Amino acid sequence: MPQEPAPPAGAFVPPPGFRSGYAAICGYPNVGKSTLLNALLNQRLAIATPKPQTTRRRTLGILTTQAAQMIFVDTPGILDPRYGLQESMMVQVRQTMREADLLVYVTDVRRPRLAPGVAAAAQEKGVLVALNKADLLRRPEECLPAIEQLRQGVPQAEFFAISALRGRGLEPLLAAITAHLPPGPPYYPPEQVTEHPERFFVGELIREAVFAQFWEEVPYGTEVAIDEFRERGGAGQKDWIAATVFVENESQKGILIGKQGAAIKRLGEAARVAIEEFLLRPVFLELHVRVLPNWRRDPRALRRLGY
Ligand SMILES: Nc1nc2c(ncn2[C@@H]2O[C@H](COP(=O)(O)OP(=O)(O)OP(=O)(O)O)[C@@H](O)[C@H]2O)c(=O)[nH]1
Ligand SMILES: [Mg+2]
Repeated sequence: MPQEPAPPAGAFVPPPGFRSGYAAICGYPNVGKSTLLNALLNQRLAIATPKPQTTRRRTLGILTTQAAQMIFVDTPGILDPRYGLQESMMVQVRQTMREADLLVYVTDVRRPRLAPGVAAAAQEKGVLVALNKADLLRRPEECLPAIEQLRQGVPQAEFFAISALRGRGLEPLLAAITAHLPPGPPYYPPEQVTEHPERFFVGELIREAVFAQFWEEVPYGTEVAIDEFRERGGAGQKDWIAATVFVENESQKGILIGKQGAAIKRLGEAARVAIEEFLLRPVFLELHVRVLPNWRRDPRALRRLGY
C-alpha cells in the first residue's frame, strides 16, 4: 500500500480527536472580557482599561493546545446603542454570538446579570458563564448566590468562578471550552496568535493610552487611524509610524494637545513605550490630532473609520 507522504518537518499534525472552533467572549461593559482574552492567551493582545466601552471592534485571539484550537473573539460590551458607533459595536456582538460555536459569557461575580440574547443562544450552543473578579470576594462561597441567580435564566450553562486579572480558575474553563468545540482540524497554523495586522494593535495601544490619560467624554470622542507604518529593518533603523487621533470637536482637540503640546507629548510617549513592548522593537511614533466633527454619530465618518 502506498504510504502517506510524511508531513514537512515541524508541521503540526493534529492528534486524533482534535477539536477546533470559535468561542465568543461576550458580556456587559467592563466585566473583564478583554482581560480574560489576554489571560487565556497568556499574552497582552486586547486593550483593557478601568473605563467601560474600551473595546470597539471584535478582536481575535488563537490558542492551540495538544487537544484543540480555540479561536477566541473578544467583543465590545453589550449596551443599548444610543449612536452610530455603538450600533456598529452591537452589530459585531450579535454577529459574533450568532456565528460562534460556543459562548463564554463573562459577568462580574458581584453584580451577576444575564444580557439579552444569552438565554436564546443557550438553546443552540454551549454557554459557559465566567463569574469574573472572584478575587474581590472575601470568601469563595460568596459566588454561589450568583450561580443560583443566573441558573434561572440559563439552566443548561456551566459556571466558573475566575479571576482574569490574577489568572485564577482558568484551567477548568479551558477544559470546558475544549470539550464544547466540534471535532475538526485547526483553522490556523498552531503558532499563530491572531489574524489582525500589527497596525490594528498599534492603533488600539494608542487608544488605550488615550483611555488612561484623559477623562469624561474625551476617550469616547477619540478614534485612531494608522496613516503609515514603515518597517525599516536595518540595524539602528526604527520603524516609523504615523497616526491620526480623531476627535469630535475643537474643545477635545485642545484638551488632547494640552498647554504647549504637553498632553499630546505625554500621550505619544506612553503609546510608543506600549507599542515597543508589543512589537518587541523600537519605533518612532508621530501623532496628529484632527477634528472629524461628530464622528460617533455621522454615518459617513463611521464608514471612513471602518465601522
Ligand atoms: N479585580 C479584578 N479586576 C478585573 C478582573 N478582570 C478585569 N478586571 C478589571 O476590570 C476592568 C475592565 O477590564 P476589561 O478587560 O477592559 O473589561 P471589558 O469587559 O473588556 O470592558 P469593555 O471592553 O469596555 O466592554 C479593568 O480595570 C480590569 O483590570 C479580575 O478578575 N479582578
Ligand atoms: Mg474589552
